[in-house]
Order: sequence, then C-alpha cells, then structure tokens
Amino acid sequence: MSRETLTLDDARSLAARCLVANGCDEHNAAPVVESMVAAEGDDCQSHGLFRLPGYVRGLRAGAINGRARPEVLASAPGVLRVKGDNAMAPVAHAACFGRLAQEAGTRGICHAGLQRVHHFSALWVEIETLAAEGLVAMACVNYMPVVTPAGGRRPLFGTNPFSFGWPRPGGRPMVFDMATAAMARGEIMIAGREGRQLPPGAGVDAEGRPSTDPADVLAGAQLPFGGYKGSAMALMVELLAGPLIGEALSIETAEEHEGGERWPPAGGEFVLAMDPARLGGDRWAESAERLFGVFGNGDGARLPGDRRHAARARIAREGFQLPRTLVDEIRALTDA
Ligand code: NDP
Ligand code: PYC
Repeated sequence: MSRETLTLDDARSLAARCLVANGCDEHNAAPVVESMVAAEGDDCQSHGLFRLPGYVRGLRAGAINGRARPEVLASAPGVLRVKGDNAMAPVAHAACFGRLAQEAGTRGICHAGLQRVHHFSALWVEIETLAAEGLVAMACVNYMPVVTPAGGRRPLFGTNPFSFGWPRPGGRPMVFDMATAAMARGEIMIAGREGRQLPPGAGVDAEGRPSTDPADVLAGAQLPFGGYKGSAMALMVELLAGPLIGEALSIETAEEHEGGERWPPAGGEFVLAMDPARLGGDRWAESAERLFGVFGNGDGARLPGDRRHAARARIAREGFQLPRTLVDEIRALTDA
C-alpha cells in the first residue's frame, strides 16, 4: 500500500480545511481536529484521520451539526446534563469539561451525561484531559448493535469502549482505553483495508461461524473480549451510556434509524470525574505510585498507555504515515 508521510501540523491543517469546507464552523472543527491529531500522534490510527470521511458523510447528510452549541445544564448537585445538539463529541467535551472539573474539585465528584453526540473518537483523549487536571476520570459510550453477548447469536451491544484515567503528580496520567469488544470495529476495518486476517475470537460470520476474515465479521457479529466477563462489561456500558443518562441503548438506536437517511445516528456518553484528594485523603498519590512503581521493573509487565507515549515522542519527531488513498480522499472531500 502506497503511503504518504505527514507531520502533525500537516494533519491538523488537512483535517481543519476538510471539516470547514463541509459545513463546520471553527468552534466545532477545532476540538474534533485536535482529537483526530492526538490519535495520529499516539499511533491510534483507527480513530485518527481515518474517521474524517465518516464525519464528512454525516455532515453532508445533515446528521452531524457542524455549527452545534452544546448546552450544559445542572440537573442535580454534581450532575451535569449536556444537550449535545448533534455535535461531534469533542465539541461537547470542550463545552462541559471546565464545569465538570470545577464541580468535581469542589464536591469531590461530578458526573456529566452527554446526550445526542456523535462519538467516533478515542476516549483516552478526553480522559487524559481530565486526569491532567488532577482528576480520576472514567467514560464510556455505546452506539449500534454489532457485538453479540457471550453465548448468544444476536448483536445487542456496541463495541462499547471504556476508559479510565488516574492522575500522577509530576508525571503523565495513567490512562487505559479499551473496547469491550475483542477488537474495536475501526481496527477490523483497517485490517480489511490492509488485507490482514483477524486473530481468532474477534467475531463470527453472518451464519454464526467463527471467522478471521474482516469482511465476514463486519457482515456478521463481533464478540466481546474475555467471554462472559467482557460481555458483562459491555452490558454495563450499555446501561451507563444509555438508560442511566436518558439516552438510547444500541438496539434502540438501530430501531430508530432503520432505513434512516440522517446517518450516522447520535448517542450518549457517560463521564465521571472524582477528586482523589477529597475522596482518598493525603496518601492517595503515594499509595498509587507504589503500585505503578512495580510496573516496568523488567518482569515484562507495562502500564497501559506506555505504548502510546513512546509513539507520541517518536511521531512528534518523525511524523506518521497515512495511506495515499486516504489522503487523496480527504483532499477530494475538501475540494468537492
Ligand atoms: P487496545 O486493545 O489496543 O488497547 C486497550 C488498552 O490496553 C490500551 O489502554 C492499551 O494501552 C492497553 N494495553 C494493550 N496492550 C497492553 C499490554 N501488553 N500491557 C498493558 N496494557 C496494554 O484498544 P482497543 O482496540 O480495544 O481500542 C482502540 C481504540 O478504539 C480506543 O481508543 C477506543 O476508545 C476506541 N474506540 C472508540 C469507540 C467509539 O465509539 N468512539 C468504540 C470502540 C473503540 P496502549 O495504547 O499503551 O497499548
Ligand atoms: O472502532 O468500534 C469502533 C468504533 C465505533 C464507533 C467509533 N469507533
């Protein structure tokens, strides 16, 4: 596959021009560009510029609002409800995270339920932002039913990612971010694009037979990670990012949008921020550092996020590569 080398600034201006040419104002384009560029910068290709053609399709179909102004309401002490206005999720994060962090600092804990947002990005980006402010944070989203529960046949869950971050005074936060599906759907799509087979256990074909072929699995169903344990985590995400915050389950989103023209559908995001000093007292950092310190002692274990941070340093120096076909597609979407 032919590839083009870009710097992160190249990516920033390529993505910004494309979003603005397709109906976004600067207020909406900027946080979405930063989220995609952060993903490219940490070698998380499935949620980098790979997502841009999908955003453009949603903007052109009128499903995504490129001029959104999400509204932040307090529905109870420590509970924020964010009316997303069909924004791309990073726009809603920019609207509510200042207040979320401030209320978590004064109350010890604050929750934000984001409604009617389009979340196609990597969650670690928003969780790292909150953890860098000294907060313990977690977030999750559901979407469309593409994952079958352990032992079942019918897709019920989205790929339902869950991310968790822990601040580390004087250092970078520890953040993990994982689909509760065995693989993110974007990773399966990229494997298909590059002609690679999937590891066993990623999914089944339309007849329910195990398959390692990306096209078969995309047409069939994905599987949760770790059997019934991942299945329970996916169930939890459905409930947190759906009924708990007044949003749709993945199966409800699919029903609402059957044959719909306004594609892709919007959904919800659950976010929780906690102040560890208020909740845990004086020893919270020291105690956590004792645990973190055991990682990287040569026994082979590493902390989640270590791969991303190594990539961040390398890509900042050397740039990154995108398939030439994707760069051409983005340029065509900018000019058309
Ligand atoms: P991975 O399986 O690649 O990684 C999951 C987590 O495990 C990461 O924090 C990773 O850290 C960590 N990890 C991986 N290997 C090790 C190891 N050997 N030791 C310790 N930690 C390890 O992620 P997924 O493929 O599940 O998800 C990829 C992205 O897709 C995520 O950013 C997610 O937010 C996004 N996504 C978004 C969706 C949406 O609706 N917006 C839906 C589904 C996924 P590290 O990165 O450092 O390797
Ligand atoms: O990669 O599974 C995925 C995904 C779904 C929505 C956005 N990303």
